[in-house]
Amino acid sequence: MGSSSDLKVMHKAAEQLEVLQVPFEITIVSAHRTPVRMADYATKAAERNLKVIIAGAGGAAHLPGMVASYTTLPVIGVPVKSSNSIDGWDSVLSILQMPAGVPVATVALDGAANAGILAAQILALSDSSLQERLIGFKNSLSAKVMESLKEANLYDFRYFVNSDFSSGV
Ligand code: RP5
Repeated sequence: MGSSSDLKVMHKAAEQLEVLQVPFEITIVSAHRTPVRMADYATKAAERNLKVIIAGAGGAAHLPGMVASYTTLPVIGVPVKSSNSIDGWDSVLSILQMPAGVPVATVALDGAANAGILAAQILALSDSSLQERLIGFKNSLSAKVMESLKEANLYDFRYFVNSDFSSGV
């Protein structure tokens, strides 16, 4: 991430990776304040056996794109609504609108959790046990929705629909 102030968002990626038992490292690498360190980090990432890079930054968020320009590893960009963001669109567009040839997979504003999950999904292409954990994770998402359906007080509404879609209108 570009600053320690991004940690309030980026910790959500770390939490997902922990849940999925994916080893990761976290550091602060600023495209503007430590450009040489950024180039060094991105250039050496593949030889250090990293597989995916998640880069989060706010405002004029050049970090993900610049990292992607130095490596062939997949880069997932997290636009952060930071103190210097106007409204968050500046961060989103800085990361999203990459020129052809230098892709950055951009998640939602402050969408670090999805960055963690997407990184795990990329790694799972060559890791069947991680694939199994991701299936378990997806199932837990479904289970939560079905549980919320049971708990939600929908029964008084005229068009309440059974969870197995068996009733007609
Ligand atoms: C960006 O500027 C950082 O990624 C951060 O989102 C934002 C503000 O940085 P700080 O001023 O909080 O260090 O480069």
